[in-house]
Amino acid sequence: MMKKTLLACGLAASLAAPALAQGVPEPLRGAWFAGDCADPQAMLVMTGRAAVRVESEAPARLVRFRDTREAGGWTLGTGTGAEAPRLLFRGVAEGLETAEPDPKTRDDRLPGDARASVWRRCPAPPALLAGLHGEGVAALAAIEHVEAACAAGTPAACADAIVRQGDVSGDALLSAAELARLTRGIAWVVAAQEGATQDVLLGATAAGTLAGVLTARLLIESMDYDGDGKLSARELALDATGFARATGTAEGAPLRTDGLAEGAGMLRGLIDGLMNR
Ligand SMILES: [Ca+2]
Repeated sequence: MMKKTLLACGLAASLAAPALAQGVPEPLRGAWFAGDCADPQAMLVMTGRAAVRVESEAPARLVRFRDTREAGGWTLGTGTGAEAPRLLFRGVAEGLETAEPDPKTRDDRLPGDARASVWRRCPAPPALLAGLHGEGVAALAAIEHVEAACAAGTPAACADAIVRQGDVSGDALLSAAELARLTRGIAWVVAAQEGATQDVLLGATAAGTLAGVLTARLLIESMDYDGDGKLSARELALDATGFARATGTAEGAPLRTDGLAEGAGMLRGLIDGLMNR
């Protein structure tokens, strides 16, 4: 549990990195697949500032880029964290080509002897993969939008962005279901960042389902000042540390479970990292 919370804080800390001006070129963003579209071996999703690869047997790989730049005809993305993982990518006739250089290869010698993989577009993401990972990928993209808004703006603008990204129904308010969905998505992102296998990813999302429902109820009970059962941007921004206090309440509340603490910890780490800087 502690580990998950620390990871969530790490995730929040990585969100505090300055926004990239360029990021992943627009045409290269979205879902890419290896192998047959009907039954792909792996999926690679490129967002504005991250790449995440999932496949059935191997551990997931999520790299959030703190820097992207041109390198010998490729875009070189350098990830956050002590290891600063690097990913090379470029558009080719067949689709997207990627290569993970050996950590020992100097930037000015790239791509070196890195083995390249080629990824293709599929007309529609296979239903199974979309069902397994859709919510997590959406959360990853939402985090990037929120981070950009929170880095540039006031706490009110930051709260607005959180609500806008979490709001599925379009009423500019966060309902319990929408907060629960955010928690599940963040659980997936944290697990992917940890290199979880698909089974563990799904387990994390499933655990996040229960935690998400309880976390959502708790957050609403703590922060729904007008009592309409939903959270507005104004309620979120009323006190930027509201999420932290909500979690403190969780520690002693009868609703508390391990899953709840985990879910609340993730949301707290994320929101604190975004709003209190
Ligand atoms: Ca409200």
